[in-house]
Amino acid sequence: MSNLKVGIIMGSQSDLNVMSEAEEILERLGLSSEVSIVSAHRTPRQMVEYAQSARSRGFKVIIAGAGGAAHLPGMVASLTSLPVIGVPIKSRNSLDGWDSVLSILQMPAGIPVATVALDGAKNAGILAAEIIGAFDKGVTNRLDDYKKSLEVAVLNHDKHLKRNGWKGNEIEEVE
Ligand code: RP5
Repeated sequence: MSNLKVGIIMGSQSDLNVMSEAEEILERLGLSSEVSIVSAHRTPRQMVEYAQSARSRGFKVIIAGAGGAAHLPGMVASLTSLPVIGVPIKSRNSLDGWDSVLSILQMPAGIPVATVALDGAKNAGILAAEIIGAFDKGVTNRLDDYKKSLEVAVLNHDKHLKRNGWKGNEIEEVE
């Protein structure tokens, strides 16, 4: 596997069950990542240090997830010119997740955060791979294979449905 490419950070250990999906899909796409807990509110000094050293540590993209008053992605984006992908998380202190979505999405001009869906860590991993893939043919090929596998799965589900009908059939999740 290639050297460290993606930094995955989250505000709390309680975000891990969502954010682990980013690490899993990156691994499947042949990209290495490092997972860390860094909080904008509880460890602000470590957050600054992390963001300012990320480029020299070899990261190409940062994925940052947080719930509630989710300042981590935006603050990290303000401290580095690496692309930052934000994952809003429906945490125990969330108002249905909207607080986190809006905190991460509505960034002021000049400091973008590429915001994925609520709990959308898997898409954050895929988007990070696509950014890296723009300069790496091997990663692009693996992304193409992955998307092909999604197509094949849906076509198989459709074939299965036509053959067996929908009643009493388990619906398999696509990927
Ligand atoms: C945010 O507050 C974290 O990202 C987490 O989603 C949320 C709740 O944190 P805990 O109280 O579970 O540590 O900063």
